[in-house]
Amino acid sequence: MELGLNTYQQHEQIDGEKTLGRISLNSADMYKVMHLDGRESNAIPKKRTEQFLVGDWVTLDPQIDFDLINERLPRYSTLGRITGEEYRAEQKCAASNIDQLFICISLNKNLTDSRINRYLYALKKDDEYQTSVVLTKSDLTSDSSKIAAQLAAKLQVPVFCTSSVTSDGIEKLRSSILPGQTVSFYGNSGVGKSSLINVVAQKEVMATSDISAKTDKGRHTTTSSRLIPIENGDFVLIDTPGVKSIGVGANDLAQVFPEIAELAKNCRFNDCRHLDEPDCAVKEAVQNGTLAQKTYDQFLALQKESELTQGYLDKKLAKKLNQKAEFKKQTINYHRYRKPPM
Ligand SMILES: Nc1nc2c(ncn2[C@@H]2O[C@H](COP(=O)(O)OP(=O)(O)OP(=O)(O)O)[C@@H](O)[C@H]2O)c(=O)[nH]1
Ligand SMILES: [Mg+2]
Ligand SMILES: [Zn+2]
Repeated sequence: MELGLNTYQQHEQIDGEKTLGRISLNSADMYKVMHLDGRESNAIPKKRTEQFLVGDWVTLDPQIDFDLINERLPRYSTLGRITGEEYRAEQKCAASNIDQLFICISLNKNLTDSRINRYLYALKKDDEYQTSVVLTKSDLTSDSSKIAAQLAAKLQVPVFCTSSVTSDGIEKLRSSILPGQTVSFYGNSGVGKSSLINVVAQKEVMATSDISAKTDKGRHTTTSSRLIPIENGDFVLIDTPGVKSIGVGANDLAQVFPEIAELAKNCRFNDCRHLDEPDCAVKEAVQNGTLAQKTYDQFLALQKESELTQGYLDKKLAKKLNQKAEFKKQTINYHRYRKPPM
């Protein structure tokens, strides 16, 4: 079991004879680490304040019945989302060093255009990992393949249509995962992420529980991310806790709204935001019916929200950097201080 190490080494160099491990569980800052022989042990960071993500590669100092985590190796990708609104906005990460992301959307009330657009906009990072949409619980509706085909024609990403009950679509999903890859499942609570992982793994590795009949929503059964190596296939899965909301920051709207990006080439201004600018090809397309009003509205809402949220995040980051610089200045002054001779 190489736990995705070969893929990691295609991105980052590892030197020396260090003992390596991969963080496999992070629950309330208690860590488990997986070794290359498949053994899992408890792990404690050497620097108590340092935080790790499931998927992180770390160097270890083995002790008798646990491991000390020495150092985190650089991440080549991070799966995360923005939580909280306005000045409470912050980035919350669920996993690292992943090669593929499966955004899981259930074929019940969970499936809406705006949710898919929002999730793609917030999570798709082409320079870090591949993104696909996985429609779950296809056994609940008779027109699941039609819905999947319509979405696949519209979206710029692969769409899988699966059922953990009938195993429909599972082989296709499984064969899209290449040996050595690390793949994470992400989405709302109750959409069936852990159930999918159990069928892909072909054994009960994750607990699952019923969704509420009243709200059609899950019960947050998975409470922390979990790394699951699949020997038969030689890849690694990461299950994640169900997300409540996903905020949007700066990303490329063109990735999610290709038809708007195409139209925008004919706007008078290169940086047209398609609001009140003159000669806006996007607005013209809405007026003459070539672009759906609904798509345009969703685009504008995401554009507005992402600009606002990114503004808050930038301000926060600037404040943090300022504080860091101030702290550094103070410590330098402190070190320079010499007691005057008596
Ligand atoms: N009909 C049907 N039910 C499913 C399917 N997959 C999962 N379920 C049910 O949906 C419920 C929630 O499934 P989980 O796998 O626990 O969902 P989850 O996304 O891991 O939820 P959290 O861990 O709370 O984020 C369970 O009762 C499953 O039996 C499916 O393909 N079809
Ligand atoms: Mg779960
Ligand atoms: Zn325009």
